[in-house]
Amino acid sequence: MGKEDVGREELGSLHGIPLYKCFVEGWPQVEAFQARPDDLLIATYPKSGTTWLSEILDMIYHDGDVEKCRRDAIFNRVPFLEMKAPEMPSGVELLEKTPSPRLVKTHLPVQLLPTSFRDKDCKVIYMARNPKDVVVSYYYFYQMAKMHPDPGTLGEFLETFMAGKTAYGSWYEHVQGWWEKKQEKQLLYLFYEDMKKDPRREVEKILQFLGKEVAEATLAKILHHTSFQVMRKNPAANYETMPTTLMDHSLSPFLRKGISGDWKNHFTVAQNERFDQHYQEHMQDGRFRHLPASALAHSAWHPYGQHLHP
Ligand code: A3P
Ligand code: EST
Repeated sequence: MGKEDVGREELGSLHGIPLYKCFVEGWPQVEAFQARPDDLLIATYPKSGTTWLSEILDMIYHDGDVEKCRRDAIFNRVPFLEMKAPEMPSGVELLEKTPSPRLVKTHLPVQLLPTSFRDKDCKVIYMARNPKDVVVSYYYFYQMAKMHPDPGTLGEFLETFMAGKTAYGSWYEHVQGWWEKKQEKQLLYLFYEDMKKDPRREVEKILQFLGKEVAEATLAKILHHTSFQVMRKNPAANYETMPTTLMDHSLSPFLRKGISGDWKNHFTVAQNERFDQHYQEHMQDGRFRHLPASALAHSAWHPYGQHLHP
């Protein structure tokens, strides 16, 4: 084990979901978390645009005031519910100190969401992303966030991902589980690719969902401040203030490329075929039958939509 590997450890398990051991230890506090009715939950599978969506929402909540949105790092402005690490305040501790209305980040699969969010009928915004780009982004994240198990080669990591053995488990079950939640409650389901393609339209969707209106100049400021180029240079948004013992941005920056389709620069033809095959099998699986093709067809990563939106 090289020096750079210090701190890497295998994942633990939470109700069958692979998760950081620290997070598993902190679970009792998360399970007992008291949501407030005006909490807004930002839910994603990791590497799906969580930080982007968080910055957009913090800007909306502060009416486009850039200075207010520089008040602290994104991981403190939008606390990460299930986060727990040595010598850092836990997500629950941060949230208890945060005045309402709070923005709450989680990567939990829907079945593990603390019941309080349901009891208080909190609004939720979910963002999904092409799993091929998720897995590439996650591969770099495993390298730079050094508490992760060694990801191995990309080929090996693809197998880990397809088997649902990356942190937070199966992407396929995650996107589907949250999709089904739309039937029950106020949930806005967004796609990273749509946000890339037409951020104005997507931010307008968010505003409508929140029942908020902003002036045109404010909307323009929000869009500018949350663009990839501006966010990657913003120390309050790009995670560079995380201790380097935890995240090594010289291996890969947290805001790495910020595009759709980077998988094309990484997958071999054979890996792509294998991934498509696995994807099709899982989306045709009985568990996924509730996910209407139309729901995903507009998105560039649905197997049936891919050719419609190159
Ligand atoms: P890449 O690694 O593909 O660049 P999360 O915040 O859920 O961890 O997701 C991180 C991914 O979102 C990274 O993807 C990151 O670059 C991308 N991202 C963050 N901010 C973005 C922005 N403003 N525009 C586009 N992509 C963004
Ligand atoms: C995991 C997902 C995510 O979206 C953000 C972060 C930031 C904090 C990270 C954590 C994570 C992964 C596990 C850690 C943690 C800091 C310490 C811990 O070991 C790297």
